[in-house]
Amino acid sequence: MNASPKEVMLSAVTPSGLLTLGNYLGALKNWAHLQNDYDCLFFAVDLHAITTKQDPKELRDRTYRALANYIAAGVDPDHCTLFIQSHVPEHAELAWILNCHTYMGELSRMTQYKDKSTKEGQSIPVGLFDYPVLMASDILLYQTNLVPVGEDQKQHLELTRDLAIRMNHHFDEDLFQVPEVFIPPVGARIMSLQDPLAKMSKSDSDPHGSVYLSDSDDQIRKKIKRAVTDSGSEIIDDEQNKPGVHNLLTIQAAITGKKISEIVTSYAGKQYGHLKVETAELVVQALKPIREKSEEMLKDKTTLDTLLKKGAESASKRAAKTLKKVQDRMGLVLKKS
Ligand code: AQP
Repeated sequence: MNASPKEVMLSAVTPSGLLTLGNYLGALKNWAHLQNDYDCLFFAVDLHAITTKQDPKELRDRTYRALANYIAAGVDPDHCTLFIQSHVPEHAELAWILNCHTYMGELSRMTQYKDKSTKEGQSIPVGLFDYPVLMASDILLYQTNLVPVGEDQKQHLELTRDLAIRMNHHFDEDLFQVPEVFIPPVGARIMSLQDPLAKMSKSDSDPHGSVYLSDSDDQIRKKIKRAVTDSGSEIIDDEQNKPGVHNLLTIQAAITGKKISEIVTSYAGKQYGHLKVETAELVVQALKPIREKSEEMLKDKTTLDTLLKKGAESASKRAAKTLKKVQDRMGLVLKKS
């Protein structure tokens, strides 16, 4: 029997760059716990990645690498549905249907589109404009209850909810589950090491701002050593006036599970240098096993391919059920099997 009493939770990373410490502490680390309590679908959204220019070889490598990172970080393919978005064609199919019910004005208001499109000059890809509709499709296909989203994706989830409510109203009240934002019990927003007011990001043009999950121990140490700190020398938690120090404290808290106040107390009388060295060591110890296990898995893509095939088949079965229901309620003639 397929029906699960657990609530459906869905989350993904865009393989638009190498995964960062931010992706690990803000997403992957939580996923490893959430898979025990929820019916989780975790995937790599390669169709979202191509809304901006990608080098084909790098995209393929990064997609495999992202999946290897998930597993190395504790995501267990036997306890969740793990797949690549483009392996489940229903995502693009439902997105087309949702496009026919989304208004230009709604998409024009999306702040992420406004930000990203300014970088594209005159030739803005339609896919970039349409990105939130594909995200709505990702979510609605699986009758998802809960979606853990960062601040910058909240507007997209709001659109997903509006679309679900609109289509339920037009066609059938039980067409789509209306998803809710999920705030994980432990969350961390990790900022750039070079600009602690900006989020640590995969596609940051300054590689020193982000720690990548593939970085060597030495690269991690060097990056954290040259992290921008703040004026003064006292280690206190003051996000507004000492964002660089706050970021290092946040990283330590997210890795160790300790409270920031507890960490601050342990640094009484110490200098920024101590904080940097110890943060670097904690990050090295946290990422080393993930890097090593990922590299090991990437040597044997056949095993990874087998896992991904199984995940895609299971996802596709669920997605097809929703897609058929939508097509039927809309008056499309269903293909007889
Ligand atoms: N710095 C971060 N701190 C905490 N959580 C983060 N996440 C990303 N960066 C941080 C979380 O990772 C998940 C996947 O995010 P994503 O890759 O789909 O997109 P993003 O949030 O837009 O990440 P980037 O790195 O900033 O992407 P690019 O550079 O391609 O635009 C989400 O759960 C996100 O919250």
